[in-house]
Amino acid sequence: MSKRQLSQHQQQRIEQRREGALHHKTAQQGLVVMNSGKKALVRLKDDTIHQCHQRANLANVVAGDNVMVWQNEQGESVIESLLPRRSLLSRPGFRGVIKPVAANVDQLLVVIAPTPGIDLDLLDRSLCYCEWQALDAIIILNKADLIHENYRDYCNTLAETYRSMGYTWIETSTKNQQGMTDLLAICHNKTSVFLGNSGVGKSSLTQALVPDITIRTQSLSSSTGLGQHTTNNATLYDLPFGGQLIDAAGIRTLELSEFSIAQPDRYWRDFQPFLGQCRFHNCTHSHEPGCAIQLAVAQNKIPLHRHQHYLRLLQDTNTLNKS
Ligand SMILES: Nc1nc2c(ncn2[C@@H]2O[C@H](COP(=O)(O)OP(=O)(O)O)[C@@H](O)[C@H]2O)c(=O)[nH]1
Ligand SMILES: [Mg+2]
Ligand SMILES: [Zn+2]
Repeated sequence: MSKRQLSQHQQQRIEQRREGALHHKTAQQGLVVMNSGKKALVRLKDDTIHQCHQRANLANVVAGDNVMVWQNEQGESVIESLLPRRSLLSRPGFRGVIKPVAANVDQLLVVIAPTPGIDLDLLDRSLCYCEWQALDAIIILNKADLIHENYRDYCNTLAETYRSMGYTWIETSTKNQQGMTDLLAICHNKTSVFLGNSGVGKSSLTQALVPDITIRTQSLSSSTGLGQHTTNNATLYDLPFGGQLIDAAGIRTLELSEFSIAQPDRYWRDFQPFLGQCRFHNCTHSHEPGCAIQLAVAQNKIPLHRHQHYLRLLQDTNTLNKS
């Protein structure tokens, strides 16, 4: 219905409800759905979405942030303060400046797939990042329908390896719905973010979790007037069954090699039983004699690929610190 068709009475009631939603000087709590630089979209408790300015000298808010919003004299909605974050997902930006991307995330859904190929290096780095940031990690082997018979044993061994470290490992397929009930249960009432290489099926899985995502994205981009540009910003979607998904196009592989994680061995779960047993207290587990980690690898107590990926991260970190 267009505005012209609304009766005066109806219009009055709409105005009243608007005023009720945002009282001048009475701050209300809201959830940031998206931040497109100057403006942020904030959803209030009554489910209305408001385009907000940020108070000057307030740190940039990101999708998932809890904020307090009020209305200024000009009738504009203003983010007045940022409530404490329980977690913050960020990525290294220009000149090593860390840029926040999404807040209050509970878990990362790390997606791998037989095509374009299971990237265990990225998986291990993502798991390290999660340990470092105290986020839960869920491993999703997607495109299970494409796992060839000859590949089955290998996939089962991997599942066993990561489950024995305490990680959740599920197999899914957006083609035959395998594992979708598991995925829904994992995402229930949590805030999740997908990670993984291009082509593993993140968009397809997102579509499965938020079936009307295209419509919602369109309505968000029209309400910011920014068009398709908005899809580059992290955006929060409500899951129909409870919980949220933050779609963060810019951090899908997190550029993990650019994080300078001190002593990554602390975040390699399968190393933990052996740490502190090396001959040298500052052992890097790469070349030192009397290394308990290298011994554990030789004795098949730690998978070779886990140690190799650890060494690669260590190398990248060292290169980073020297440059
Ligand atoms: N066979 C199969 N193909 C899939 C599955 N999930 C996604 N795909 C296909 O894989 C391709 C890449 O998927 P997409 O969701 O765009 O991956 P993204 O780059 O991670 O977002 C598309 O052609 C999808 O149709 C699956 O479970 N099984
Ligand atoms: Mg995609
Ligand atoms: Zn060692």
